[in-house]
Amino acid sequence: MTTTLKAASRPSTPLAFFDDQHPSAADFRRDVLDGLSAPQKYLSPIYFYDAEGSALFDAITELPEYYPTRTELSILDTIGNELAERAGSGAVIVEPGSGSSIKIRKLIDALDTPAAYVGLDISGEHLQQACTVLAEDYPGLSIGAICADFTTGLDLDGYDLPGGRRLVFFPGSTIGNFEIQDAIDLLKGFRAGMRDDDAILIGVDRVKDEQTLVDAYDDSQGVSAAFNLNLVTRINRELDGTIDAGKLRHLALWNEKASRIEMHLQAVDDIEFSIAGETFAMKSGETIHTENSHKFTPEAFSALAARAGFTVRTHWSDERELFTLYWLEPDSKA
Ligand code: AVI
Repeated sequence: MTTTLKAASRPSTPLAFFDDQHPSAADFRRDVLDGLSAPQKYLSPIYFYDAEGSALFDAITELPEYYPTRTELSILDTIGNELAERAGSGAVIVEPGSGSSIKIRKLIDALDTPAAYVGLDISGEHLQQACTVLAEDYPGLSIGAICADFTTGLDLDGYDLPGGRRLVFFPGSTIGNFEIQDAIDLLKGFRAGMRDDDAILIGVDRVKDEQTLVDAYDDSQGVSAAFNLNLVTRINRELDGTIDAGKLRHLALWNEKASRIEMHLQAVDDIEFSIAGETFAMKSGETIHTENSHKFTPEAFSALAARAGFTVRTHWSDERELFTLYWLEPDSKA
């Protein structure tokens, strides 16, 4: 479905447009009860990001052990000219996820007079705030915001966007948090909203030695542990839960076969608790699987992109080959 923006829907903000597609909200209660009833208990990582969880994630990105953020930023610092050349002048940057990070500023600063920025996010309030700050800081850039669930696709038809090349920016190795088939479907959804000459700039974490990977998700200051355990605090607070967080420990492990770091919450004792009136039990040693973070060799990521209908035109890594940014172009739709 396409949306034509009417003058009446334009808010009195510096935004060119704010379109609320009213994406259906995730059902926290149902998802938690379902996940904890499964033989291998699991919780979706989307629920990490309440106010406390978002602050903890920001703290993670500053940790000495968590190399992805600063490595990706350092790569962005060195490839500005190449990005400008590839994107051309007057590009339209499309960012699934909000525009609050420093990374989007680096991209805007690198490109040759980009014409517009469009942010998409499921959280309307957060999106509007992030895009408004961006619009205030970049008065020459036309900035629009679409409150939508980008995992169901990128539909840009019907928006009055400038005609330059569209560059979808998906940094942070967020793609790694999806199951492989879901990652392919996500990229296919992006593809469906793109024209043949558009492109994706995507940040992807690489396979490396196990210790470096595990340390990035189990740091010496315990911030990653606090991030993982905050999910328990959230369940107790929002769903009338009685989980004793002291009886669960943070676990980060490298699953070599699946090429991913997994985060779990492991019971240190036999425990029982209730959530929203339902009772659950865990045996000592049993875990709740809370996150996957897939890591890719360039070959594996190129193969994944190909399955979604994209070709890797070029890619850039840091000297230590910790992290890679890929420039993907769609295979012809014909
Ligand atoms: C958001 N995402 C890419 C992070 C990652 O590295 O998978 C989330 C994270 N989980 C623990 N630390 C960071």
